[in-house]
Amino acid sequence: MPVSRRRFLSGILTSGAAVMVGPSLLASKVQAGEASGRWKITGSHWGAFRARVYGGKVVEIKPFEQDRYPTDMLNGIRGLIYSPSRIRYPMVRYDWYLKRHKSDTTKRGDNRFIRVTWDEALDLFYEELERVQTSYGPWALFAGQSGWRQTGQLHSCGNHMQRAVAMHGNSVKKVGDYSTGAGQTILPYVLGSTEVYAQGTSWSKILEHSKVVILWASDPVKNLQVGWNCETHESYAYLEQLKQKAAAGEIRVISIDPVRSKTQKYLDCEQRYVNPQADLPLMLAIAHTLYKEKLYDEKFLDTYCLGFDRFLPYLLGEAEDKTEKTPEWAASICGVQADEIRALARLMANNRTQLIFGWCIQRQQHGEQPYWMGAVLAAMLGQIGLPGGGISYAHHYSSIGVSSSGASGPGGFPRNVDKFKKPRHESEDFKHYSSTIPVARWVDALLEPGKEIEYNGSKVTYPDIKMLIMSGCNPWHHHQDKNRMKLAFQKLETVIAVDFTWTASCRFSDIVLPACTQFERNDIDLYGSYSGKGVIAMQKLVDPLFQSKTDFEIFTALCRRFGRDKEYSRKKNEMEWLEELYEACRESNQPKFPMPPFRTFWREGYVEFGAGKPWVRHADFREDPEINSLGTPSGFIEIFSRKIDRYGYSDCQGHPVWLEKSERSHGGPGSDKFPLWMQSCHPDQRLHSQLCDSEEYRATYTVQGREPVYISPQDAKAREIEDGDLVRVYNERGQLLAGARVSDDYPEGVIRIQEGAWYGPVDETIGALDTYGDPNTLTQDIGTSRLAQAVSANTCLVEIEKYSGQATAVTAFGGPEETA
Ligand SMILES: Nc1nc2c(c(=O)[nH]1)N[C@H]1C(S)=C(S)[C@@H](COP(=O)(O)OP(=O)(O)OC[C@H]3O[C@@H](n4cnc5c(=O)[nH]c(N)nc54)[C@H](O)[C@@H]3O)O[C@H]1N2
Ligand SMILES: Nc1nc2c(c(=O)[nH]1)N[C@H]1C(S)=C(S)[C@@H](COP(=O)(O)OP(=O)(O)OC[C@H]3O[C@@H](n4cnc5c(=O)[nH]c(N)nc54)[C@H](O)[C@@H]3O)O[C@H]1N2
Ligand SMILES: [Mo]
Repeated sequence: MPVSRRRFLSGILTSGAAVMVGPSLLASKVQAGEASGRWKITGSHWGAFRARVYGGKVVEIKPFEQDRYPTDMLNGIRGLIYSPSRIRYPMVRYDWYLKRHKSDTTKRGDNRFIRVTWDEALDLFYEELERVQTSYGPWALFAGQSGWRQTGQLHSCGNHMQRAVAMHGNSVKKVGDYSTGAGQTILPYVLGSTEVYAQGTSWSKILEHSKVVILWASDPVKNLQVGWNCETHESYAYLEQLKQKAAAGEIRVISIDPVRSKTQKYLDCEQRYVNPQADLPLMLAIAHTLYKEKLYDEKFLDTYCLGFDRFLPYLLGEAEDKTEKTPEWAASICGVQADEIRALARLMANNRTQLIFGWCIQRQQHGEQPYWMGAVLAAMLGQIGLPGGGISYAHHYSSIGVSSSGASGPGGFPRNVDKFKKPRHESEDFKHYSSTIPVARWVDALLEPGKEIEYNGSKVTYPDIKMLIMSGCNPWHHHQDKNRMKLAFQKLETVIAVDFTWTASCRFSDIVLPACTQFERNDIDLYGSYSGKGVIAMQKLVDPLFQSKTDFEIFTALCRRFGRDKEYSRKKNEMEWLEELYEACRESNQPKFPMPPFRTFWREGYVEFGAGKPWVRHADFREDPEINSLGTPSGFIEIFSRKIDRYGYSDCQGHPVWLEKSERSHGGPGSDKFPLWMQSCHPDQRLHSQLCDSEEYRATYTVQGREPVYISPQDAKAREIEDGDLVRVYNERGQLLAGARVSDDYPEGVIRIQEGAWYGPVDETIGALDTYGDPNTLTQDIGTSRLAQAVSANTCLVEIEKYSGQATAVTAFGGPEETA
């Protein structure tokens, strides 16, 4: 029996495998000469591009001509396809293979896998589904995780997994997401929609009308590099104009951020430093100034809002806490001087001001509050619904703010069981458990099944999950507090992962199935998630590598095991599906947006719908708040929410309030012991964990082969750390190795490790040192509040020291190897 005994040696293997796959391809780029091979077109989160394929390999990539601002991350694509971390064949954790669901789960993550055939792997998968549905019930199965599956409407892998599992039986579902969990829960109460996923005021309107643009915890230049559908990068044209207008003194742009962001540096605009997690005091003090200096729009509050009178006593110190939210009060918490706060308030009130918020700020404890208070500020300024005024919560995301063409994009592979069909196991009996849980609380559920929690006005009872299936997501990157997660995983009987690369999620699984990448299948996608600029063909570049298969094939084969494969695929193959999805899209766009027949489209690779009309968010509401009422309970902007007030939550009350965090730097709780705030922002050169396994590309930013940790010169000096040093970052939850990058973009007390760095513990034990630098080794796993129960990753304090121990090899990459 071929057993992988190559336990934590991937540091060594990685270079070995790189010799096998990487450089030989690079060589072929050189040898192939300029013009050999065939150019194909495809789309991705990173944008559309053309790829030259020669000798069955992708040898060159160039951005799509329409993309005027391509991302540097395209340089990582070939390394993603030909990564030494690719999963080559189906594999099963050795101990699980021997003992099945009675395996020693403390050994999960020990990197001992054996290779099995596809048939055997899928039989095991199916047997486990059967066992869990018959010996427990739908409450014992969780297949609800979702994530940044690669693009393409047909092969959208989460849908494939969901549909196949749903055809077999029911299971626990999730609500919310990691991106905007707090924001998307609070804002419907306040502004009547999630806002975060809604189209925003067009950039052209902002450029034309705004005199002040406030980027509040928003880094669009970094974050617009990727999009949910194939990204167009159209927003960058507007950012370029914003830069020009800022330089010409026509628009004053201010970035309110503890860190000098990529955007701030690109725009060369002002930075307003604020202490991390202390935006609420700053906002309250701005509101206080607006009120005291009569700079607020009373008429707007009367006509469009409810509950300012309930909020006012809190602002003025007449509420229970007896604290007036003066700039002087705020200054000591937020680190912005009182006169500067007043100046900021005056500037906002005396000019057409567009507030633009990012999402990081709501990925912290009480993350609901800054979003609610942002809306209150915007309401007091009275510019909501005016061009270039009001508030936006998403101009850093997927080219929101580029007008929508109005055309419809292609539909996708169905996620659910077909109408009038039932799953093989029909039971909908979840015992006394909830069938849906807030997504960021699933590890809590593993640890405390049966526990009742409050969530958004209701109660949730954690189910007793025994089996977990992951596809198109990487929970061993995206979830907080790795050591706690390790403990929780010991409770699972069976874990199944479908991926194309050996993520930590795969390593902590029992059955690992190799999917192929998006570049190894044919698909179509909308070009421009919100702009709907066109439809792009995703032509298969190369055949699936090793034994990998499309998710479509994998789950069709799984369904065959219970006689539902034909129903699953609707007896259509890949190209038949694509033609159908495209033709349905073409039909629905007639006659306004003419599209050629499928064959022509596929050959040409792209069809364009053209640009949409500029638009102003909430303009209709402003025009007539009765007819165009908001989706809030009252139809108005709710500064005070009766509904939330009735929930009686101390951590999310009837109006926005300042609540101290469980961990906060700059004199806040816990900072005496762990003085540094760690922000785990979204990576500049990755999409979460995607591309981290792209060897040569990773080497462009790593420090001594580790993930960089950005640190201020002051903090580095105080710890005798120099740029390029190997450091240990730690707190009571965990420890990791990283490479120091000393940068004056960071103020004292603030460090950054970008999320998505692959987890590579020295071994499977709890507390083990992470050898590469996954920030979620250190983050806190608590809900934002009882309202949203969302992720609070950015409420996290750490300490850092120069690493004096032996430089342990990086174990994160390469995956287990078969030794036989
Ligand atoms: N500390 C901290 N943690 C965070 C965040 C943070 O800011 N700080 N951000 C959070 C946010 S906003 C998000 S959105 C999440 C992101 O979390 P995820 O979406 O889980 O992260 P990805 O790395 O994109 O994981 C996608 C996985 O799907 C796999 N995959 C891609 N395409 C396919 C496919 O076609 N088939 C199959 N089978 N697999 C595929 C990829 O290889 C990869 O392993 O992380 C969250 N976690
Ligand atoms: N390149 C790239 N782009 C991406 C992604 C990616 O992985 N890579 N992921 C995409 C996804 S899924 C998402 S959810 C979005 C995430 O979008 P966001 O969550 O908005 O992005 P972040 O980069 O985490 O943080 C943005 C800024 O917030 C600041 N910030 C953090 N905490 C505070 C605070 O307490 N106060 C203030 N004032 N500022 C603060 C940070 O310093 C940073 O400059 O990005 C999307 N875009
Ligand atoms: Mo996200």
